[in-house]
This record gives sequence, structure tokens and C-alpha cells, in this order.
Amino acid sequence: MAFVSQHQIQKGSSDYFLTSGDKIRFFFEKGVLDERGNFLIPKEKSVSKIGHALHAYDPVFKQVTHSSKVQELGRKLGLERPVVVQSMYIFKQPGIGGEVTPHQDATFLYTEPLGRILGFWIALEDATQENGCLWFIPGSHTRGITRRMVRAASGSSTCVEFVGSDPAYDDNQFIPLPISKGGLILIHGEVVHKSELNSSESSRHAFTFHVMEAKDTSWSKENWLQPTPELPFPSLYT
Ligand SMILES: O=C(O)CCC(=O)C(=O)O
Repeated sequence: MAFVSQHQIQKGSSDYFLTSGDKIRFFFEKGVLDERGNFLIPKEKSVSKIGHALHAYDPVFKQVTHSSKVQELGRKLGLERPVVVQSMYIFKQPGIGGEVTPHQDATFLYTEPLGRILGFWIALEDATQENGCLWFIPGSHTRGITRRMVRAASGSSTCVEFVGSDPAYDDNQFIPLPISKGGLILIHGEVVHKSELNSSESSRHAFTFHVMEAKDTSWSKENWLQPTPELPFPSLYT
């Protein structure tokens, strides 16, 4: 993701998460399984997201990612060698869809130089303040990043660790960005954003993928997500 929840990076689930970059894998909301792995709620309401290679292996999401509209937009934005690094289907389930705490995508998808990551976030249902739309801090993309998530040394209790600080952002700085079904939000890799718990009765499905401008850019080998021989980052342009 460009966001990673605490229970994804704990020992036990770590391999499943760390090796999901070139696969289609399912991730649950927190607290939906008992200690024996039985569902505490209906199974279909328990999935938090599916990732991270829908753009490569699912025909529908591959088509959307590489659609002529998306490619045209990439060209208009001046992207010369955009590659798709990851994709996710996010469910934000009614009642339990967990909050995504304030973060910058470049924390998880670090490049040198910065400024090379762009998120495409497509609302598959209306996203409102009630069901957990995205919120942003205007102007925050101009101030660099405050922390990085890097692969942890072996022997550590988690598969990744954070370097740098996680500032306590003032809630008043965020503005909500409700959007109708079918709308697209472009997310700068360094803008601070979040989404809140979905305590409403409506789900808030979204499909999102991240693109890196690969020209004159180096992808950090310390990122959790790495291109693999099976799936090198594919070009956005086909
Ligand atoms: O869809 C959400 O609620 C959060 C998405 C997000 O923050 C991201 O993909 O970076």
C-alpha cells in the first residue's frame, strides 16, 4: 500500500505481506478472526483489502490500470517512463472498515529523488465523510517526508521498521475530499492524507494503484515492495 497497518507487519503475517507485491492476496480487518482462525463476522465483510498486483494478474484491473484514459492522463502530466509498482482494492467495510492513519505514500514507496510517486485512487462507490473518504493536508506535499518504512534486519520482531518520526498532525489541518462513484483522486507521493473509520452502514470501495516515474529515479532496495523476476514493474504505457 501505500499504507500498511500494524497487524500486517507483525511476525506471523509478515511473509504473507512481504511477498504479496507480485501476487493477489487478501488482507483482513483487525479483530475479525478468533484465536483459532474462525470468523467472528460474516466472511464477506471481513476483507479489508486485496493487493498488491491486481494491475498485472486480474484482467479487469489490468485493463483499468492501463486504460487509454489513464495513459492519456500520464502523458498530460508529463510522465515519461511511468511504471506501475502496486495496486489494491480497498473495501472500507460498513461498520468496521478501519481508519488509515495519516501518512505519506513515499514513506512506504521511497525513491530518490522524492517526487516520483503518484497514486491513482478511483472511487468505486460514493466516498463521503460518513463512510470514510480521504482527507488531505493542503500543501503538505512540499515539505519532504518525515519517516521511511524499511525492511527489518533478520531476527527483528517485525518484518519492517520505521526510520524517522511520525508527527502528531493536528486534525484541523485536514480537509475532506468526498467524491462520487467513478471519480479519480490523484495523490502526490508526499502529501499527508488519511481516512477515518467507516462507522456508517455503507461500504466505500476503491481501486488504487501507484505509479513511479522511472526516468532518472532509483527505487529503494529497502522498500518492502520489490520488483521480482516474475513481475518487474510494468510500464504504464502499453
Ligand atoms: O483508501 C483509503 O482509505 C486509504 C488509501 C491510502 O491512503 C493510500 O492508498 O495511500
